[in-house]
Amino acid sequence: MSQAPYSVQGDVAVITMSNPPVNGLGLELRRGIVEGLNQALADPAIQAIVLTGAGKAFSGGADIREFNTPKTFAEPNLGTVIDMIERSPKPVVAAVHSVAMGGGLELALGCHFRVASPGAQIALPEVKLGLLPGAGGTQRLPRVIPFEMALNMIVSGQAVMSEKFKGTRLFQEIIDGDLLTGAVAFARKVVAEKLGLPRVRDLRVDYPNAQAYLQFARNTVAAVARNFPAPLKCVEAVAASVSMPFDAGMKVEAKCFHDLIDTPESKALRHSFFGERAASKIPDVPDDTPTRPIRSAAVIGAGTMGGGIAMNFANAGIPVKVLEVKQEALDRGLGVIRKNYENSAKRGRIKPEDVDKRMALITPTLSYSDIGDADIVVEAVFEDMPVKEAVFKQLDEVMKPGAILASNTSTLDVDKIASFTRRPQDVIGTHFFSPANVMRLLEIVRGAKTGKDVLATTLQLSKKIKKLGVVSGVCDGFIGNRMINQYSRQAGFMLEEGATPQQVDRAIEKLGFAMGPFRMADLAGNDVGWFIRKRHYIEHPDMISPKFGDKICELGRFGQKTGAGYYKYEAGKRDAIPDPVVEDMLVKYRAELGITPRKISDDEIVHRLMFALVNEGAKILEEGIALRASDIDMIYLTGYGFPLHVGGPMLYADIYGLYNVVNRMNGFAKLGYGDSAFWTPAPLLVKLAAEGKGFNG
Ligand code: T1G
Repeated sequence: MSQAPYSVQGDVAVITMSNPPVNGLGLELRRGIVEGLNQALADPAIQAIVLTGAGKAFSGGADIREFNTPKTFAEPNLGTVIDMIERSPKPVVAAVHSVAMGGGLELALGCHFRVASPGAQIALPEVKLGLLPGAGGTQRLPRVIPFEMALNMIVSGQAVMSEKFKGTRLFQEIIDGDLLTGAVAFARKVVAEKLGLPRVRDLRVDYPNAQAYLQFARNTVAAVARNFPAPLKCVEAVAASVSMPFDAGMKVEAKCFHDLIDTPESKALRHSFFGERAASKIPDVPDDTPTRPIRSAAVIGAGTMGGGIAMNFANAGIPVKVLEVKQEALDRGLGVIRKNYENSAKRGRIKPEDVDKRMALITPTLSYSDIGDADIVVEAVFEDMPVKEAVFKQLDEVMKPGAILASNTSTLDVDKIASFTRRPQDVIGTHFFSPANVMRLLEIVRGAKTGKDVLATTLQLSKKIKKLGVVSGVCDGFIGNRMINQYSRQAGFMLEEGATPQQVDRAIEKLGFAMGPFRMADLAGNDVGWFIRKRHYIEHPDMISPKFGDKICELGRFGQKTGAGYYKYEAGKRDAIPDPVVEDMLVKYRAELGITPRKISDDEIVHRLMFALVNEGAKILEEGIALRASDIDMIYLTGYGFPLHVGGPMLYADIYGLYNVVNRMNGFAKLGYGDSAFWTPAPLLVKLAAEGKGFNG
């Protein structure tokens, strides 16, 4: 069955791209279009051709899943299809609705005419995948719309609504009625009025003094696109549309495209694109699993986390009650929320009137009896099991049947929390990341008894509050914090072996991390980690752990909030200043431990930190705590400041090569300090390395 069914309306042939979900221009669809073209050209009764798309898109572009496979350039490749359309002796009209993106828009640009429904998203978003339009978009788009607009669209990848192009040579008509009917009528008009076979490639870019603007564009893009090579390549390819004949410009575009498709940055961005979409796919919870309506919410705790969580509901228009035990805590919490909204309004992120609108959706209360009718309640109290127990017993008493009882716990056993209630099927973990009203990640912890409808509802809710919901099983620290615990242990060991906090931080920040482990600890509060470590020491008395962090805490050096931690801080400032006090402490501490400090290379620092994440991530995968490697990567990209251009720890290991990862880990084990046993590679890692595979297939 062709992916481009052919039909005829009188003397007009209609080719309908049909490759759900978005008519990705994979090899089969490209073949179907060529077959349809050949059929129309061979039929003397056909005077014109309309190319349109079935379903929710004209076309979302090339089929990204084909990239880095032989199908990408297999004939008929997209350039070939576009050339065939452009050389057609019968006029071809593109009828665009909903979405024409990337190769989809390039296909339309190869047609002689284009008509569109209003409200269609028009874009060349390849730059968001670390690429650039590779089928003529950088040469044709500047020929049909104003040059600066074309350049901005290609460098930003942003979509523009079709009606904005009314009156340009991009769309000859915007059709309000039935698109296909309008397109067929337009095709007949082309023939009747002998409008010929205009080709975009024959137009010239109309932009005097382009070089000055291009130089400005180069400088601006270079300043912003630091770790990403694609935006500057976009500028270079578009520059060729002004300075060169069309075919020469196409050669420049093709070279730029080939330069980019194998870059780690593009692989990372494509990995993130699919990873984000894969995260909501739960094998035993199909898309049509019934969900519970969430029309109101409640949050227990008006502290930093509780207040941020409440803002998420208000931002989504969901009324939310915030419960505290003391009035002053409640007043303080609501005051912080209002301040956050006022700051957002000052920065233009929300309208001034939204401050009061959103505050009106947040109702403070001191009484559990006020929250019983909420559809979901999120507990955000102190990270201590006895406290959680008291709260969940209370919630079990007051919440209406069918309410979802969620805990914002960041490490504790959700199954144990569920056992404090008579409704474990309604209990789930919703681990928000601080600041909860900013960080995109929502780690959704599925308990052994969590109902499928509760999980489906929580995933749906995560989208509604603009979070990326990633599902974790129950274990200490779930996915993100269990891995970061190993990352932090390695950082701690390296201090004891001879590194300084600033050296460790600088090394991993050079890779692109927003913050290294010690700046992060000082920001989050060293007492937070200390509290968890003390629990670990009790629960795992044999575990070998670095203890310098405890020494820091014993001095009350909790980080920014106390003016000193691993670094020192000037009053009211957040700049981490290396502290000679800490360096002296380290010298003494190493001597106490009988350690002769050694120089540790940045390369060792980066790879001990990264492979600590990878080894624990591999264990999390084989235990089934995480459903897939890309879920782990998405957690690190959206919750831990992991650099997007690297794509996540598991992708980093794949690109590094799992055989090489195992080899490096064996070397780390031989260093002979700290927890050498930790460097025993996880069985899954050993298996994949032996098979020459990666975590992500
Ligand atoms: N290729 C393959 N699969 C795609 C796809 C694509 N281009 N676009 C979407 N999908 C899948 C997606 O993974 C998901 O799959 C399903 O379709 C629905 O997507 C040569 C080189 C089009 C605006 O960058 O921006 O052309 O999870 O959930 O919210 O110059 O998808 O269901 O299995 O996002 O309605 C350039 C990327 C490609 C557009 C629709 N094009 N797509 O949004 O649905 S490179 C893009 C989007 C290229 C040429 C170059 C959006 C959308 P699953 P969805 P949506």
